[in-house]
Amino acid sequence: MRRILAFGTVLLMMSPLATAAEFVFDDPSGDDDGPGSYTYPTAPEYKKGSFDLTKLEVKDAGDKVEIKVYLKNPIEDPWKSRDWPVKGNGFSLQMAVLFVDQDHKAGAGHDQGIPGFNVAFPEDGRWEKAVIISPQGETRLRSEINDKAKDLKADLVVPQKVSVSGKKIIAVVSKKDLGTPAAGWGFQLVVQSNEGYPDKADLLTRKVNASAGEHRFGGGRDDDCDPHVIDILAGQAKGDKGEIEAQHKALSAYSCEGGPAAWKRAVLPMIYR
Ligand SMILES: [Ca+2]
Ligand SMILES: [Ca+2]
Ligand SMILES: [Ca+2]
Repeated sequence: MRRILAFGTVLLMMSPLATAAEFVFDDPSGDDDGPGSYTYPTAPEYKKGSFDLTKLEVKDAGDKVEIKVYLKNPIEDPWKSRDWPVKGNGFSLQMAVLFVDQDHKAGAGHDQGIPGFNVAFPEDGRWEKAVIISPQGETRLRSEINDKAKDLKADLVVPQKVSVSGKKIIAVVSKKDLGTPAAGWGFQLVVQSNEGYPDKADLLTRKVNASAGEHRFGGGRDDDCDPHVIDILAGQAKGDKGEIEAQHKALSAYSCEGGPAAWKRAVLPMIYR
């Protein structure tokens, strides 16, 4: 018995899995309502829970990093993404963006979200890299980035592969593009809906209006002052119910005084591990 245990211990020590970093974040369910007021588009494909984040895993996998985004519902492909002009990734509705703060230094990194999110980041939690996980095929995603986010292009990471399994979306990115996840990095995972026919300045993000429409979220505003994000990580990202309130508070703290140049964006928290 002792010999078997010893042998097992050696195997464990030799296995790269034993040392590879893995970062796990939980999110409570029932908070797929942005600041607390957002409602889903009315078309039947947007089933309740489709944008409800429950967990995020970021795992070191050799020369790659594996990102798993767990949602409340099994992920469906009602609009047959495999048949799109640029073949899609096997799902239709969701979009997720992982923002990463690699240095936790005041003033270092980007302080705004991607175009269409209408969010900002804390002064000491600005992001160095953002991974865009979309059902759109790679050439479509890259052309959106070129058209709408040229200034961010060097720091927007397009996954090598995106796939779906049950309730999770799995993105594989190269460490050459993202770096090697390390203790002290900050993370924020934003869930939105992929809009195949986005507004001219929006990077595949679906709009939130005052009233929901067939393909528009409701419960926000008709201008672009409100944050266009549905679920985010908040608090300690342990899945506590109190994180619902923390999310609602963060996403409600924006100001629409004056013209667009004077608007103050909702600030998304960064979660450090
Ligand atoms: Ca959630
Ligand atoms: Ca930073
Ligand atoms: Ca949340």
